[in-house]
Amino acid sequence: MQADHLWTNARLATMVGSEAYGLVDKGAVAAKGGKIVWVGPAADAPDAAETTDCEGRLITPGLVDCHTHLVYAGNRIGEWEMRLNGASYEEVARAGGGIVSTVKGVRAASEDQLVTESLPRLDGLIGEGVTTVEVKSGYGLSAEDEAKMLRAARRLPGERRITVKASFLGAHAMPPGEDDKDAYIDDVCQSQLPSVAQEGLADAVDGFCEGIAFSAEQMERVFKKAAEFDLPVKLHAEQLSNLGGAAMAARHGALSADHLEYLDEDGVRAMAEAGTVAVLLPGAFYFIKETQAPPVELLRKHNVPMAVATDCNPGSSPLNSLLLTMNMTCTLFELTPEEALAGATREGARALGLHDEVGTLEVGKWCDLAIWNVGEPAALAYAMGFNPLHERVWHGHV
Ligand code: DI6
Ligand code: FE
Repeated sequence: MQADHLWTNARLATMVGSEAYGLVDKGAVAAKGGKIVWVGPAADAPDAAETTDCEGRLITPGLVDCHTHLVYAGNRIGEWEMRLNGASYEEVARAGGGIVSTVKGVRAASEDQLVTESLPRLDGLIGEGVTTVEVKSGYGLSAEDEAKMLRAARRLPGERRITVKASFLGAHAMPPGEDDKDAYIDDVCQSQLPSVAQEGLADAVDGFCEGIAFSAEQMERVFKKAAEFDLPVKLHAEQLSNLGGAAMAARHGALSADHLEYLDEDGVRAMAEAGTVAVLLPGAFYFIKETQAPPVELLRKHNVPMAVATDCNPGSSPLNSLLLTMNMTCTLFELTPEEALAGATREGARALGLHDEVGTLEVGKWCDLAIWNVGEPAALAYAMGFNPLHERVWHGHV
């Protein structure tokens, strides 16, 4: 077999097998047609049309950021500054702050503008070796504006070499000026979800299950509608309180339940039984100064896979670095550096239903690689604000 490209003389963190990080020293990866066709000791590598000498650098799977809200317009810098200057929540709201201001910004923006404003955030992630990203809607809150956000997300792979998964998050918040939550959930189920599903704009359906958003019963109605369109579900659950959202999501076979600071052991068990991934989002925990960390020890005890993501959004997590996120999951949630890297690769892929396609260095998966100017895999979660990326490969393209 002649491969298209061989990356050789590298240290591989394959993220599979019994070795820590699935390490292969003096290793090589070969690609053909964009897929990995060979992984192993460099001495046994196949011939290739092109060869790159990695000079001992570390190769990991391309990073996967499995929970972002990176498509939006405007920003919330002003309200953040107001709050730090002592303004109360009411004063911020009266000045037009909060999630409503992002909804207004998104409704006023064109699809082109949404793409243009989102690309610098996407480029920030790409610059750190991210090759797969999930993007949610949820700032449109009407059939038309949710579809506009998702169309913008769908256009991103035309602008950059990256895999994008889009999630419909109509059940994120109440639209400005409305207060009947059940009536709004009717609109999500009868108008928004069917129209985005019929246009093929969503790969999954998400929601925000919280006292300040929607109840588990309301979210369950949305999930039943998602099942009619064969769309997988996921949920923002147990972020600020325990409403049993994660267990409800698990009963609907959710890909993931995300945040989870207030998750209890029953919820953990339900997730374990359903194979639902726990997505940890330390950016929001940090930025809104939460004090209760997610139950990592219970998640480990029940073998619930843990993913790690930025939650990149203008309100609760203006975080544009998956490497810093990995560091934060170690310092704030006490993940090991190996769990943090697995969370940003293998388990992030699992949270998107892409575990057969990306997230590890294995034959048959897409050749998505991050090549780093470090030798120790733990170095990736160790440093803060330091980016050791040497090169990024998406589907075999450097
Ligand atoms: N959880 C959050 O923390 C954010 N959304 C969500 O579902 C808040 C998003 C925002 O304030 O813009
Ligand atoms: Fe979120």
